[in-house]
Amino acid sequence: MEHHITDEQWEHFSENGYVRIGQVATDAELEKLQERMDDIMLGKAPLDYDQIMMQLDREPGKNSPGPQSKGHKGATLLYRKIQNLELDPVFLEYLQKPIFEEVCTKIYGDGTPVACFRAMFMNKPAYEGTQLTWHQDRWRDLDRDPQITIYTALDPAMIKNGCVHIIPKSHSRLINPENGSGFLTQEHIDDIVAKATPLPMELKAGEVVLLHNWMLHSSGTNDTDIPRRAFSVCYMHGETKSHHGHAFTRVFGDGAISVADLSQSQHESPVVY
Ligand SMILES: O=C(O)CCC(=O)C(=O)O
Repeated sequence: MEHHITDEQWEHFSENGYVRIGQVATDAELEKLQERMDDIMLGKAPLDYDQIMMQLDREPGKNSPGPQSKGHKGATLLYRKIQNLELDPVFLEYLQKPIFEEVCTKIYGDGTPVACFRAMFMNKPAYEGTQLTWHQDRWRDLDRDPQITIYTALDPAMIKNGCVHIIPKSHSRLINPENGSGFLTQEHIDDIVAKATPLPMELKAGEVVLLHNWMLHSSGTNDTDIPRRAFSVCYMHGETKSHHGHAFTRVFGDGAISVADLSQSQHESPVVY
């Protein structure tokens, strides 16, 4: 496999909990992902929407996000979060790029099967968006912690349109292991975040950053007319089990799903392992 990430970049990742690896999505790929994302939101993609988790940025008539539940919630670009995108051939093809397999091999070891914990679209719609408070990406439901998330900006990410902020070097320990999904308490925020210097992850569209799952991060709201769309994939050891019996799709190594498998099963149940 061609090598794309340098030893210096890996050292940066180990030391700081993140590393920027540059423009990974080609212009053509970026355009395809952007268009596909908008089509998915507008209900125009040939997808089994009953399998896709779709959350509105605001629940109609309320000042808070809608429920995180499966199914289309209306033709609008005002979605906050969309998950299960490994079931979409365009996003599956992108998340299986060789450079991402190279990252997973480095993290989990050669020959280790890799599954997708989540393939997620996260959006701060123009002049909207929801504050996301400080957390580490870990879930008590799993029998082991995923270690790597690969984050692709689909639009320019800037402070003023709600980019992610990170605290470099915060990935060495779990701060609040009691919380089911890694969120900090206000005391932790006062104690740790207030004393740190958060780094805004300002990115160009198509740029990719590798994030250690335990690195503290948060994101804000969008004060501009430029949406802040992003696609992030959390890759985990393929044998990871959910205490609630959730099934996960293998994306690299033994039992990995292919875009062709997905097309065959497009109108049937998704292929899961
Ligand atoms: O894109 C973002 O704002 C970050 C999303 C995030 O941190 C998460 O859902 O864990």
